[in-house]
Amino acid sequence: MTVVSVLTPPGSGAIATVAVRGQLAWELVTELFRPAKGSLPEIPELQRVWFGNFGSGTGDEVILAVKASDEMEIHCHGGVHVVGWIVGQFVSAGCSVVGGYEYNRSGVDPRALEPLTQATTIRTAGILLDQYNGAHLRNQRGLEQPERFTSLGRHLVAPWKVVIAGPPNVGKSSLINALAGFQRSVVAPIPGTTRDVVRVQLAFDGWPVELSDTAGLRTGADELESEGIARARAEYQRADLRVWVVDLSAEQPEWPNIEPAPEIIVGNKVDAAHSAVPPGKLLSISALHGVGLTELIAAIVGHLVPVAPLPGAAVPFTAALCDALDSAATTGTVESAR
Ligand SMILES: Nc1nc2c(ncn2[C@@H]2O[C@H](COP(=O)(O)OP(=O)(O)OP(=O)(O)O)[C@@H](O)[C@H]2O)c(=O)[nH]1
Ligand SMILES: [Mg+2]
Repeated sequence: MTVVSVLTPPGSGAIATVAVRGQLAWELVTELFRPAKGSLPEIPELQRVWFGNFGSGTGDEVILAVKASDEMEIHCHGGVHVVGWIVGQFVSAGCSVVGGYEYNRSGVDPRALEPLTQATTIRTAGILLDQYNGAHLRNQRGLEQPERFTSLGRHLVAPWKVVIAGPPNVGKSSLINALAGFQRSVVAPIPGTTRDVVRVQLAFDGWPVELSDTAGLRTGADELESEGIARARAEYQRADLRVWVVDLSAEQPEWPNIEPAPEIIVGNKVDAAHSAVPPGKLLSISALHGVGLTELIAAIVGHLVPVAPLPGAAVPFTAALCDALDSAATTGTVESAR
């Protein structure tokens, strides 16, 4: 849905602001706005501002500002008729009108409604409800630094992808089952049991996570197992967080030799450890006996959400808002992206 809102108070003023938001926002703007010089790019350039004319014929002289890839503002003369005419042009092009000033004044941000309906945990729904009630909107001057939460903002609805990887038979599937609390994956003492990627959706500490169990990585496997290993490698590459499992009951635990390096290494089968647990940054667990799982979950959460927002904090809650803040952080223009 693409919507148009008047952000300035009703009545005549020197200047008015009309916002258009949604998937077709840029397409409609490029149809209705002509820059004074040159032409508009195919893809909106974040934080750019153009001077030009709105509507066909001579139209009204306006300024176009790109706030996010799906959010633009038209700054126009503030007469009631001009504003009504600009809103009417967007409506004729298929937009619905949603209250802008009224919404802003009452503190409600309607953009958060759709993600709120898709939240899978109470914790993420709470954050989205705060944004619906205006937390992000009220923070126009960015005092709360919402750019700290762009990774979180991208995972309020879509889960973080966490992959469990390692050599065959180290207990990856046993670990997935122990974390899930049910037998999601087949466990067997034969190396090479898991072939396909097996995924399970969970919540750790209220954060949505999709765990993937993968085929044990080794060389010299037969054709079928090699296909599973190729899938495991692909899953490993696209994960948000990588957990590598080593077998402490083995004479020579196999340490990761893979790029990117895993963020977390766990030593499984601590109950049957061959010798003293090797020193270093290793979390000792037993998937079979449920030892060390709380610590592992805490480590995973610590990587995914190093700092959780306080209740009522401004959190960017759409991909477009997160993209704008991230790209502003790289170009050093965060102030204007908020
Ligand atoms: N003693 C002990 N055995 C374990 C533990 N975790 C798993 N095992 C055993 O190790 C064997 C292999 O377990 P899996 O979970 O199938 O291992 P995997 O890494 O998924 O193996 P592949 O799918 O073949 O790569 C099974 O016999 C498990 O019962 C543990 O914490 N302690
Ligand atoms: Mg397995």
